[in-house]
Amino acid sequence: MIGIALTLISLWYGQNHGLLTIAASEEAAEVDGLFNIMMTISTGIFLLVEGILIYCAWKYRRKAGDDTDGQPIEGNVPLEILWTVIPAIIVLGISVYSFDVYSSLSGVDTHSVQQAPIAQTSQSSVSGSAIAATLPDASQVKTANMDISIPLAQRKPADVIVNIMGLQYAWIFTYPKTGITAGELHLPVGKQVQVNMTASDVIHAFWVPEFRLKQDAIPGRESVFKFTPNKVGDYDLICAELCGPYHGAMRTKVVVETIEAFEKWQQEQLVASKENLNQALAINSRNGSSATFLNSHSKHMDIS
Ligand SMILES: [Cu+2]
Repeated sequence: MIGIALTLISLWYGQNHGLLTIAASEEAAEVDGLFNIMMTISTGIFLLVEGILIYCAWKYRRKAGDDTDGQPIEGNVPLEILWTVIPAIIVLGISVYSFDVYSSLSGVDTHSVQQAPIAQTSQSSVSGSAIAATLPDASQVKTANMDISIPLAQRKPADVIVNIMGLQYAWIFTYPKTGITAGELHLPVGKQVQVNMTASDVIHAFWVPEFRLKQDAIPGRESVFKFTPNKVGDYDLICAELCGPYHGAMRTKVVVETIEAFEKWQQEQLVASKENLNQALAINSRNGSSATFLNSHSKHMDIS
């Protein structure tokens, strides 16, 4: 009876703990499934252990007038085997399950992982000189061969590709298809996103709790991952790796929007960058008179 009650309570609580924020990506269900299973098992173990503790404390409490000691017990081999084997099976099971979830999320084919060297595209000059300064002979330093796993998912391209750069203390998003660069991550709902991420100075970490995604951004290395946001809304992107004194301020907004709104945002970004370019050209142009440059501004300022 107690066993059945424990099982039922654990199963119920494992599904109804209410500890997770809303899930806003297709992959979130897998992570939540893993979390719920672990919660179910933990609840069962917690109730069992605490229940036995409380029961024994009450059952074997000191009784009035009884000054004798309890029986001395030295070890119990079957019991010790039991409480070693059961946790071992649980840990093994969770390991296999979580590895399965991890490999399906990262898009990396864990059964045939390929290694390929990539060019170091983002090694900052600061860290380079810092390394050289701390080493006795810089000529002996060999460039490390950076290896990344080629994601299986790279064979079929994602709908949206975003290059993300983490730096102290901001995130920069570049959309290679359109050339847009932004400080906010805009994504169309229901479309698969591929992120190619790196960092320019120290290690940062991309974390959007609602997507159930947390991935390190590492200087000199590209982290590739895919996900599909499936709920329109604004979410916080938080740096999850202590990266300096202003680490706490290193957060920005992720806007998941309808495809129409995303297209509109893209157009606005393109127009804005074109205007910036035009202004820069006007300022730099030696042939253009100051009147030509002022023309565009006078319209805005309502002067003629
Ligand atoms: Cu950071």
